[in-house]
Amino acid sequence: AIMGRIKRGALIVFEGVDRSGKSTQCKKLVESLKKQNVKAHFMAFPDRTTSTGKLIDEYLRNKDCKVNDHAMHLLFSANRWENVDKMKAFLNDGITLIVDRYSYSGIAYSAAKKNMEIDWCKQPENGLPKPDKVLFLMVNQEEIMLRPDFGNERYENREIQKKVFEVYQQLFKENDNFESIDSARSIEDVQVEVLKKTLETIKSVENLPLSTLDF
Ligand code: Z5A
Ligand code: MG
Repeated sequence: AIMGRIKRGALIVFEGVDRSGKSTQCKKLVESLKKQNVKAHFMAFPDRTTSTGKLIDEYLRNKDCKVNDHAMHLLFSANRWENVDKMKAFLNDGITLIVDRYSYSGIAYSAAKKNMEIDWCKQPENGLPKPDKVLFLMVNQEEIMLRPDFGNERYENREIQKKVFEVYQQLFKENDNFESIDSARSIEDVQVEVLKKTLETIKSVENLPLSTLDF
């Protein structure tokens, strides 16, 4: 008999504004999947451990650090490109990747800045592995205000967050892999839906080739 080839893992990305619960849901999801014997691995962008990641970390934490906005955008993108071989290796080994922020964060936070063109922002993302599903966590402003306060990083203020949300909405309309999740519910209720969508996605793409981003 011919050996069945390994079914690939799914590339699942979480997006959403600050405090929408991405990190919370990602970590729970990896645990939920492992309990069901589904191979899964957690990744987050920016990946602050690499050489570009250290520059990004400095930029985010130190608001006095001035870097050209275009250069910074390319650095966030390079931080994803640095991880492409690793990501493909996981997926080809049948391991599902649960990713906390990705190219859509890159586009949304950069295009929210003055003098940054959204079309320009999309270009360096082209060719990266395309997520099989983007779970877009939605919470209204009133609900968000009840969650623990903003931290002290560069983008953590209301005006920027509002612009970021507008770009996200545009990306939502333009991309067929987005799915909106109502995140104004208990962590457990959101997790039930997130797990269901993830298992459906894993099943539906396991025999399909991985695509690449093409904005
Ligand atoms: N950035 C960029 O500019 N370009 C790029 O290419 C990329 C990123 C990839 C750092 O990201 C910054 O980098 C980010 C975008 C920019 N700037 N901002 N803003 P980050 O991912 O490191 O950001 P973060 O510090 O982890 O925060 P976050 O991701 O915005 O939060 P979150 O992960 O969505 O939420 P959380 O940590 O899971 O939850 C927040 C709090 O709410 C926490 O106390 C939870 O216990 C609570 N929570 C969570 N869920 C619930 C529910 N359902 N009910 C009640 N309370 C809840
Ligand atoms: Mg987070």
